[in-house]
Amino acid sequence: MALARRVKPLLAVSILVFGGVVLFSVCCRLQARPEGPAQAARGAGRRGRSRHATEGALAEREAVLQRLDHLEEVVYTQLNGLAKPIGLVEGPGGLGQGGMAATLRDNSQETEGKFEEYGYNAQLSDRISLDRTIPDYRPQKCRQMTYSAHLPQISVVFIFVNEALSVILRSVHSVVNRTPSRLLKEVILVDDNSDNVELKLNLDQYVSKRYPGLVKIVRNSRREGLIRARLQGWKVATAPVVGFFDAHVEFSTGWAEPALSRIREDRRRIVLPAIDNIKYDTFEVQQYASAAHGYNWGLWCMYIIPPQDWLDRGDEAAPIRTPAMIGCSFVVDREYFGDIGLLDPGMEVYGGENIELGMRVWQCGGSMEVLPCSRVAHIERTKKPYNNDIDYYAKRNALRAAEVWMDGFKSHVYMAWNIPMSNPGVDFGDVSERLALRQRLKCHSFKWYLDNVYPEMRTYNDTLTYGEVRNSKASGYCLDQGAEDDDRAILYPCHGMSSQGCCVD
Ligand SMILES: [Mn+2]
Repeated sequence: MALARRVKPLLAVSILVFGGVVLFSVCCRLQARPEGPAQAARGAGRRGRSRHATEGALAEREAVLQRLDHLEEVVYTQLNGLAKPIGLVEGPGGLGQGGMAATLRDNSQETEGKFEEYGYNAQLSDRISLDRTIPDYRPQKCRQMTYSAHLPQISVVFIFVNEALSVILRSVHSVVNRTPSRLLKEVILVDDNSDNVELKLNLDQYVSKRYPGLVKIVRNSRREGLIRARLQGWKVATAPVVGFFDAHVEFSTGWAEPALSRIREDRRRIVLPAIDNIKYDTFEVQQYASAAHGYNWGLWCMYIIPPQDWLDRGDEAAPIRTPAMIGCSFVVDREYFGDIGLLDPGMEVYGGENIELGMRVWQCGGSMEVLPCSRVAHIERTKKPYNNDIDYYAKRNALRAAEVWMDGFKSHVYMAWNIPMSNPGVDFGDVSERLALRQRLKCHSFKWYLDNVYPEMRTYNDTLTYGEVRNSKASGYCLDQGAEDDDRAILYPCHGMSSQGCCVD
């Protein structure tokens, strides 16, 4: 093995030298000819364009060019073909170039199975180059912007559990390809205890050969959930700025500079690269409209219209103030993130942490914004790879955020989940440390936050009561919403879901 490893580079170098010599001699010969046939050297399709050249000379040139093509392929496989042995594509080939929609000709049962497993077409992903380009959806003005030569470096953290290898590697290739190397200190992959074997040895070997010294892999020995997985990444990061991303993203040209620049100006800003969409079935990259990230009282996040002052300003490239974040893409000063209490490590599995960070950073003197000049495309998966009941954990985590940050407005969260405030039947754990953090940081009230950062949120001031309305004669039946196209309420077996929640103002 060791010998083979030494022989490979030697072989590659000698082929390169040989290729260079051939290329040099071909160039010299072409330049020596008076009738400008340099175009003829550019490809087989150009045959016959140079009318003055003789048939024989053309054929000879053709043969040399074909040999050169072949040599190029050999050299490419030797130097860059690390993806090939694991069945993937890198470099300029493959499907879906330029972010175009792609399809597989042979839709097999395996394709369906992988779709089910990952929530996207993983088989198709394997055929799309790890280095494919994607469209530049930045507003025009962003392309003329210039940035300080003294931007801080960034550590990019990707978290994953049971993700397709090609999708993870495309995230890595993409960030390396689109970030100036002087700014990218390292890439950190946090494996939240995946079951998938190809994410062990294959991933290790690939990144250590392809990006020696640049990519670190952290493996959790038990499943921690995406919240604590991100914290694992933060712990090993060494650059002054850290970016956190899902491991199913592709970066757009120039994404890093605006983000790093905004943080350099003010370290208390948490910046969110704007999100575009990678379609889960065709991997087409689609532009999303400019948006802020908001949420409802259940603390489920959603895209919302940017604030009125941003719309009035009419500058598409300007940062968009946002009350919270979707969570799949955010960049923060490493030390500042520690100072304000990271993400709540008492939150489990999934959900709520993204809203809580938004409330906390604003209430405690910082800010959060979406940057239209910094763009990342992201696959919205049709399913998440957590076996657990996501709804339960989202509810539990929402109650933690409500208890710590929302003062009197926490009743809105209980109401949204249709659970009583005393004895809610949900163990949200110990929040005393988070309450102490709020004290220590001397943070604003939730009312201040609503007034200044999220005025669009509708509040309910005079709620007398909320819950289910049961039929006293048949107590298993509750008042429920009727058919969607009908305004009439119906009686339906009680199920405790939101359609049966109602309140009396
Ligand atoms: Mn995601």
